[in-house]
Amino acid sequence: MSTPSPSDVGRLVHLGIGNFARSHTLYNTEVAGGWSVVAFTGRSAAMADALNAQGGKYGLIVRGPEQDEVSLVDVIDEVFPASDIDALVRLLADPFTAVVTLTITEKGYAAGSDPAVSAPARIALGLKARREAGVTEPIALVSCDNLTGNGEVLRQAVLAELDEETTAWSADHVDVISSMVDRITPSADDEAGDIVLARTGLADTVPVVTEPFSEWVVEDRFRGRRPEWEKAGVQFTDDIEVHELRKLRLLNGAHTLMAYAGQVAGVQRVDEAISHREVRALVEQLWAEARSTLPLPDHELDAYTSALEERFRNPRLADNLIRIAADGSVKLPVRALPVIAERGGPDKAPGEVAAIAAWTVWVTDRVRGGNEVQDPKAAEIATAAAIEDATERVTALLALINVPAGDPLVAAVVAEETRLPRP
Ligand code: CS2
Repeated sequence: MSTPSPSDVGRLVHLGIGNFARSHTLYNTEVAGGWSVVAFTGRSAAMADALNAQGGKYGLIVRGPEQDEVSLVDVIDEVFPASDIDALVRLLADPFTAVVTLTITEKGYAAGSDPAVSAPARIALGLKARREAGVTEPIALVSCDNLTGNGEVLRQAVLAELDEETTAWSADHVDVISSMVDRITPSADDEAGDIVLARTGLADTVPVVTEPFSEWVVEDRFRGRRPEWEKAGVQFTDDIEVHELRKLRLLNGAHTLMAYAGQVAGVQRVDEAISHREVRALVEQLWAEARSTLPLPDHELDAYTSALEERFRNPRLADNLIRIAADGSVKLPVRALPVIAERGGPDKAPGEVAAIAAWTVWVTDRVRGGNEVQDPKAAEIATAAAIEDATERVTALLALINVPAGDPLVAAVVAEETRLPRP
């Protein structure tokens, strides 16, 4: 079989069409050119109606520190609600479909076996149909979520749902690919629709606001067709892990720390958190710890963290900490715990301990104040946060991120809770 060239056209199916997918994955696919895109919703089924009503088009506002650049993205043919499993199965069984990209968030990979709630289970149904249809060209599944080894995580989640015959077939017909994705994409503000209308003429009910920076590093292992993403500046690599760890531990790690410590200190946005003297000192501390676990030269890490700081300081982006605070129980185990383990324990990673303590304080305050915590374990968090005794409460909360009772991290978090900056 001759290797198809990446410039061949094909169809890309995207799962989880939120703001991030539209500022990053699909925007890059439009710049690559030539490909047709069909998308499925993630959390909000309403996104399907909204986008279909405007012919799949949407406005992209790239918000720099000084000005906006506005463009119209017109790459999506059709959007289906996640619940339309038949449509997904039909599309995956079609030989024109060669790539599936996913932005289903961290929790999407552990959603169980029910195709109604689990994207990997739905993909498994589609792969079975593809085998039964006799399609020979490999299909690539590309994870675009913030997890280390996201391709491997996806592979395991899909394999767990596959029958024996399709598992055997998948070795020759399915590539599961890791990628590091990066573009800070806050929730759009109320004025975004007016800006898109004024600048492009599109009456857009679901505009996207994002930052100028964008990075996508993709494992170079496609046996079938794929979009010519290099035209959009996408990098292909044989060594994805270092890119993933750098981004997760420095960007997302600092984000998580700021999300909780910032709100506990009384601020609401990322630019405010990075300018808050004590929160910023915690970020510096966390960066020093995370950097020591990364196999990269100092000058590269210096350049990366100073660029990050500038991105966080973007005064016009208005990235609300509450956005990043969602799903702490699935983010902390990827962003903070591995650094603590690699450093050799909580006393060697006080910045990461502060991130966890800020989470336990924040969820406790939210629950006790009668506010919702957005998290797949919200019910368990609410029960734990109500416990009176601090050590018992922290023990119960940390159990939700798989830290066993009696682990030294529990005492470290209890002590750190009282030291966090307050208003
Ligand atoms: C954020 C990310 O929601 C979060 O937890 O850390 O959405 C972050 O903005 C992106 O990963 C940036 O690429």
